[in-house]
Amino acid sequence: MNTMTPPSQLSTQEIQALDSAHFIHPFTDHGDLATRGARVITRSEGVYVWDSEGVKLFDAMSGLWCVNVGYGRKELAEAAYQQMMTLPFYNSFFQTTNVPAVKLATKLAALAPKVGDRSFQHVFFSSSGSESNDSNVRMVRRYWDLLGQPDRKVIIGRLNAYHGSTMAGASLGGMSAMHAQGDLPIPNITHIGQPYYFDDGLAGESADEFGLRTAGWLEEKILELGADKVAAFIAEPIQGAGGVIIPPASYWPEIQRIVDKYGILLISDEVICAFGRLGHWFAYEKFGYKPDLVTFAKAVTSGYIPLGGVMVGNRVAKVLIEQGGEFNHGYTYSGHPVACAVALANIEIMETEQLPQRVCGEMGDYFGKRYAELNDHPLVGVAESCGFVAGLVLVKNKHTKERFVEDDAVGMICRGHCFSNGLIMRAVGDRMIIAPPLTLTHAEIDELMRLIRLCLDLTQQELHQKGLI
Ligand code: PXG
Repeated sequence: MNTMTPPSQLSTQEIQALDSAHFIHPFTDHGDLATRGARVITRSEGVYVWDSEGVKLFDAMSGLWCVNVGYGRKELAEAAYQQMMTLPFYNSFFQTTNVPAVKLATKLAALAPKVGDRSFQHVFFSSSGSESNDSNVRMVRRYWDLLGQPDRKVIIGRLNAYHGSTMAGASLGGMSAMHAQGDLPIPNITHIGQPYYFDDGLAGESADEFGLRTAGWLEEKILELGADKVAAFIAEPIQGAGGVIIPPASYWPEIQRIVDKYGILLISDEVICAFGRLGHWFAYEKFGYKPDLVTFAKAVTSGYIPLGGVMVGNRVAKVLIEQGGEFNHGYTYSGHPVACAVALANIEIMETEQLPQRVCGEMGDYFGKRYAELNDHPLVGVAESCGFVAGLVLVKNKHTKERFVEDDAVGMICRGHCFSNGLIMRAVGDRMIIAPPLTLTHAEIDELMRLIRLCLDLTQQELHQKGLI
């Protein structure tokens, strides 16, 4: 059946054949993809996308943690159109600027809350999260050079963190499969463990004790390296691509104590967590820590057009600007007028519809309450959410916490049932994760939970048939 003829007039099979012949996808085994053919996504509206066969899917991943205002927003298309007709592009290298970039930087500075002695008056723009983290490495090292401490080069990240896929981004991240390809990490980047309580909490250890212990790994690492060698610590407020790992409440305050004690810079990578996802414009506000640099991308435009950047806190900005002279770094598209115009329109929607407030208010409570009900499912080890991001771990035995082995591919089995039943939910190993648009209504939350439960039931049946449970 081909009810939805793609606009290109090509059949699904023809698109798949051309896709296979010419398009190298990110993070994809192309031999495997060629045997099945890629799913062709052709259109979208609200929280739904449709494929070229007319199948409707509830997109509980917001594209890829991006589409916070939902699909089909004419205001964003209009903003792009108007800006393209006025000034589609001009660079900001040679003492020139453009109005949308100035307005957006001003707006972001106003939205970023001041915490303690940290405020954010400056923004550096890029086109992605990866580029922004490359910029962070450059800025952090430049900062310490300017302060006469050039030996402070090491940036500490965390295992299983994701900070992008460029050389620096992949190095800052702690994905072993990425490090295994391409001689990574690059020099002077090292990692500590992640605060994954379900996995690593000791018998009898409370979540808060675990949070303190795992934050303590940062101090151990600093002492091992020598504090005068450490430039910065980088972390996601909640690890996203790593499987939605939500740290215990004690974790971030202890991290803050440690970075303060040794004077090292703190980089909060909020590519996933900013712009309302956790109920705040920026996630450091939620956890109450004081970053020096904040990485953003994705939902700054709700993914309608690429844009990323770094909120540069006063501590770093003062040194770079007042003592730095020329900083030999920047991108053609830093402050792209069309991307910035779309971001402004996107933020206006979020403000008008009070999306961050919704997430930290009644709607977030409802989502959290309904999601927590999944904890009664026999396959679920623990289901946890924070704002509009949520994860659950699939287990063989709920009571003993016995896990599936990698070869069981339990996440892939569950993801398969999700796709077959009109739900996009991501699998990360044995964890299933979602990050839906922030516009969800009560009815859509109910529908989402019904679909998740259905897919868990079907997964359970299949695992049973295969003798895996
Ligand atoms: N930092 C974080 C925290 C991210 O989640 C990046 C940086 C890199 O952003 P760009 O725009 O360069 O992709 C990300 C991106 C997944 C998945 O599988 C997550 C991301 C990207 C691709 C896949 O969940 N996050």
